[in-house]
Amino acid sequence: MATPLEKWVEEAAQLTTPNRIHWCDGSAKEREQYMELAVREKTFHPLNEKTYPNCYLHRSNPNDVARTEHVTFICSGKKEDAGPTNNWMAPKEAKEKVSPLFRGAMKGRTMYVMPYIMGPEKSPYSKVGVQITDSRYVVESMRIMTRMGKVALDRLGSSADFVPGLHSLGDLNPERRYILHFPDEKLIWSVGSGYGGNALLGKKCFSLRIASTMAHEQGWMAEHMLILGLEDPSGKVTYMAAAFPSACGKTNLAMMVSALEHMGYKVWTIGDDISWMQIGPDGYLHAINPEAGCFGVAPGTSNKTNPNVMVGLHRNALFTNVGFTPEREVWWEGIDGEPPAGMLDWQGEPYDPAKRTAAHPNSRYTMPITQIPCISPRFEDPQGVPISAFIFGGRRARTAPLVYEAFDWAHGVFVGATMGSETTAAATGAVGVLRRDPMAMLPFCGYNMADYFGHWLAMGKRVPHPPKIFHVNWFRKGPDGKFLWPGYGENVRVMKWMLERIEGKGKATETPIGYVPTADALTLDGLNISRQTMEDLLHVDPADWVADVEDSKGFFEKFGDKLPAELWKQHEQLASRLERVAVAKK
Ligand code: OXD
Ligand code: MN
Repeated sequence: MATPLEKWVEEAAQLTTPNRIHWCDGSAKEREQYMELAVREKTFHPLNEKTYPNCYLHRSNPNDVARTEHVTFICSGKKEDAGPTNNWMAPKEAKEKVSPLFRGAMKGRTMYVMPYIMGPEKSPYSKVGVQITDSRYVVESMRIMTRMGKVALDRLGSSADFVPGLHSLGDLNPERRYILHFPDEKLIWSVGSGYGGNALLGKKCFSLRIASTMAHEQGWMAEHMLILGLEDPSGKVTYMAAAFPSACGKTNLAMMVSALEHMGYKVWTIGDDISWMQIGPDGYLHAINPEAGCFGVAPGTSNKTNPNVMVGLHRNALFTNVGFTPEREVWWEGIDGEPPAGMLDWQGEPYDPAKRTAAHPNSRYTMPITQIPCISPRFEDPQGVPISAFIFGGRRARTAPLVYEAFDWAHGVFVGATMGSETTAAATGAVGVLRRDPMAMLPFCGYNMADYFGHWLAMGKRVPHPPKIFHVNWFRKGPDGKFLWPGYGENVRVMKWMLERIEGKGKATETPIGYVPTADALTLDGLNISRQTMEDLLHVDPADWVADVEDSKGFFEKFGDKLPAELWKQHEQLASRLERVAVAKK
């Protein structure tokens, strides 16, 4: 009798008609063999064996360099279940429309079957997925990003408990590109793109969109959050999870070299992108990182911004769409040093700054996360780590202070639901426009976001020891347009204050938006920052907040009657706290 997995693979083969089917075992020998083929066909270019052993460069089709949200769909039975922030297609219509793009798509090619585990091998919180693909780039990326091969097949056995994901490059035509999620069946279809977020189906598609629907149904949380541990001088480690929209330094924060290491405060990394959390036997939310690798943005990564990742990147890594030097090394804008002479740009042409950047702005590295020096000793812990704080954040030139703490869980959910970030020059469109991105999940929530907010509120009632909720803004600017806070490793000073608040210490003032540290509450030793700058960083301007409350009202209205009443209540309470301050001032 064929297993459910064998049956699904057989069906996929009938649809896509590959020449050959390879079941990936995940071994080193297999990687060597596949890489040899991939180098021969120029999918990968080997880097300098001395300085980047076992590392490769890949250049994608120039039309296929980023996630494509406009062709990403949630195919739930009812449109309402996808909500106002997702594209929706009825499941039947989606299959009818996209099946023809898969039909015969692997003719003359090899179909790879990749069983994989999201999460530590022995964790009860981990889940199995199986991806079918015809892209060798995808196979090698999944080998890094997940626990792939025999280990997953052994865990699955003959069970039907896996998330199937069918992927084909198709003809890479953006007009025929679809990323489909079927939350009722827990199935993923992706065609027409080889880009990470579209094609490595374990990542955004499974671990966020499909997993968020599972978490909603089963009472846990799948979040777009980094996970880190902050060690104090006594050796105790407190774990925190943080959600930021893109371009807010999430990976750098996850791997930060603490500016207070000499005082005994050190940061350990568990994850840089995704967190799955369940209520543990101790009543805390326990988090695992479902991924095994990092798929990070290369430009801007340097010894200054992220020294830990720079160490990790020098072996067993893949690079996509970066510059390539005559020494067979990689280069990107923002890396330490000047552009090397004779470099090829990301399209493989001689680098000419008048023509295009050396690296595409969304060029990436793919690397086993265990290679960073600050990887937590509990990275593989099957029970995950207990989370004591959630941190939300965004890029705000004004309005949001450096840090504040929500009054309680429901207020914290409101803070997460209204969080947003101002667009940067890296994205297309106007600069400085506020985009609301609740919990940084806007493109990744697999169901109606109003129900997602409801799920958050419900979890707060179920978790005996819920994390404290904070909001940070590393990007506040002074009147001269310069950043007020130095950021990077200095951010640990803010996290130390959070630690003190968790422990019932830490000085704070109550403001209409939450608890804000007093100007002397942060440890500023060794940092040349004036009292006035600290006051500017921590200032809560009621007029700015009145405007923000007005703006978030428009955002909430999108969800109609479905928005939980609690969030409207939080909205009104914030408005009236702001009004009271205004009246008191008069
Ligand atoms: C990512 C993203 O690539 O959030 O992680 O877009
Ligand atoms: Mn992400």
